[in-house]
Amino acid sequence: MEHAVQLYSFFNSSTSYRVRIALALKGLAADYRGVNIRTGEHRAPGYAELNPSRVVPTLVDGDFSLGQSMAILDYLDQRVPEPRLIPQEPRLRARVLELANVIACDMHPVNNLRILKYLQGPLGLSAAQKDAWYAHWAAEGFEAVERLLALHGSGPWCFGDQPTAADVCLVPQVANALRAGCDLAPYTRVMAVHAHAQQHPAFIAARPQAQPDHQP
Ligand SMILES: N[C@@H](CCC(=O)N[C@@H](CS)C(=O)NCC(=O)O)C(=O)O
Repeated sequence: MEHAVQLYSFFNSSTSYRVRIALALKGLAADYRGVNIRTGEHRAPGYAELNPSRVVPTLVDGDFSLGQSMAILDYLDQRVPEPRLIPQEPRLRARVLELANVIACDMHPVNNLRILKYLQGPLGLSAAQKDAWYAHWAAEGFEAVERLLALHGSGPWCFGDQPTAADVCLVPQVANALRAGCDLAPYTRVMAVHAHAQQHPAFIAARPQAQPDHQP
């Protein structure tokens, strides 16, 4: 890309974290625009023109703005093909998307902030009930990811010796679950990939604590 893109992101947002890893892997500079989803900045007038779903992340590339982290990963692969996040070889591509979709489609949506707020607000669940919900769906998801890695994975990344969209999704989801106090020790393959990623410069640069809007 010939110019810097803008990334609308929240430091603790796992979907933003996916895109931050992708940008760093591809060596792309991004102007960081913090959007505080805890205080509702994503619902402020104007933001919906950039991101109709009123969520983070949003990537802005010149006059083109794009929401949905998985669409952003695909766009970045099309614009800057190497290193590829979504491989071209059909079966590897399918495996990477299979694992990434467990996280992006099955895990993340049910434990997203607005869902948890709705459980505790309109539905009147207690904090303990909300935490039980979170732990239940995190366990269901990580069990699936662990089984996928056992059947088809090959380290040190999810699928071989290069990070892909599978790792880009897995690492932020682990960070979310650890922050929520989930016990991830049973998922040894998941945690081995996570530990490996902690040594990689792109994954280090993308961590929540390295972002300009980070709050303790
Ligand atoms: N499927 C969307 C989900 C985006 C999303 O929900 N982002 C969360 C942060 S991880 C958010 O902005 N949540 C705001 C809210 O729940 O109100 C994507 O992958 O980009």
